[in-house]
Amino acid sequence: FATLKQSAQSGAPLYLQLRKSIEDAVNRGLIGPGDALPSERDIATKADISRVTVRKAVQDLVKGGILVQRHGSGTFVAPRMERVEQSLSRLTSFTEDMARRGMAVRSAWLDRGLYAPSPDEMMVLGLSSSELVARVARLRIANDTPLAIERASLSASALPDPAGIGSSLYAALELTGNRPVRAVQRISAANLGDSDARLLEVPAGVAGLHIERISYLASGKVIEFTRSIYRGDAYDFVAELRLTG
Ligand code: 16G
Repeated sequence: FATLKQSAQSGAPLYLQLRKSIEDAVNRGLIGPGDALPSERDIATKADISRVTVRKAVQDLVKGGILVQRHGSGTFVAPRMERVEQSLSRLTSFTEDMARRGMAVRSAWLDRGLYAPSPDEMMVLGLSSSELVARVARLRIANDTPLAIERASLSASALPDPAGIGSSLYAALELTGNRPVRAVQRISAANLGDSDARLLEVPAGVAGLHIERISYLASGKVIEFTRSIYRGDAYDFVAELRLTG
């Protein structure tokens, strides 16, 4: 960044020059995925430019998906996403899927509790208005990269303590004999809104996958109604097709 002031005569606005020099540093591998960027103040001092200029350049790069900002911990070079190939023929949990790939799984809670059900939840889970729904909403993170926002709804009778599920919903359901054995999954395209994009650390407006999963117990009863947003740049859903007849 120190060379910035010398090239200031070149005419391009300073923030564009700084943006380019950060982009170059990333492209040339001088700073790699996950590396922290120096603080706004350090960059401003080193390059002898104002913090407002630094902020403008950094915000541009965050919008472009080159950098990510994590609340309270700073600005980082965006992790390079290796796409996850996910089979559409097996009913597995996120924890199992990621563990099989040797990835470290973690979740951040967005919501958990018992609520009066919405009309959708009443219909899908077969609840009456006097029953409660258990909601478990999490940001699912693998190897420190947020991959999906999952909002699961279950009947409160099947999950009376949503806060007590630990790290895996399916593992908790298994303990009470409520692990689903079959699911119907609907996948559609969605452009990510501001708040979802912020959670998934991607630029607002990029493509995501909206996934709705309705899971059943062996008895045929619906156990889980989950609506998720998966990162479009991270997932390939793969199904095997066979000629029958
Ligand atoms: C998967 C499921 C989700 C389920 C979760 C349980 C999709 C696309 N996938 O991510 O429905 O609730 O696994 O994961 O919805 P867990 O046992 O790790 O909590």
